[in-house]
Amino acid sequence: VVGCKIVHINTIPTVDAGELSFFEAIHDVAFEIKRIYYISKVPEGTRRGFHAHKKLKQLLFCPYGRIQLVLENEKGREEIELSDPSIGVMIEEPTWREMLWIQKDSVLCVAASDFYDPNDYIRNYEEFKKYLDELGR
Ligand code: T46
Repeated sequence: VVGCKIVHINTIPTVDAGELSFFEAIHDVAFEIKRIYYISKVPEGTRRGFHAHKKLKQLLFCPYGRIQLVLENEKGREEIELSDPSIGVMIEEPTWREMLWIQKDSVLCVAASDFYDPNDYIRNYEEFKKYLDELGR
């Protein structure tokens, strides 16, 4: 997906019912995980995101519900739906992202390579395109 990787998150069926998913720093995620955040209680139809990151790398996954991701960088623009707890998307390069809550109460979880830094965000689309140009992409 436009240079972002769809990754399989280790998932095992558990004895009585359900399944358990896990990933480990170093073994499963190439960057040092410094922050975990999650977005919940979002009404259906809500769109969030509309920004890119300069340096931050992130693994996005949806343990419950259905969320559409729109990802765009110099390789193009693509939509992917996160609806399976065993599937994640690894974003390691500057990529514009938009997220649409298709289903009420869907939860978006993110493991990030760094602490929160508002200066790492590009919140203007034209600025993002300019930033890609400056990187020679
Ligand atoms: C991203 C997508 C997938 C903090 O104070 N600490 C944090 O760690 C984060 C992530 C956010 N915030 C504050 C900043 C804003 O005042 O929480 C507020 C909402 O953040 P934002 O509008 O950026 O939320 P989203 O859903 O548009 O974007 C978030 C992440 O910010 C972003 O890094 O890649 O999820």
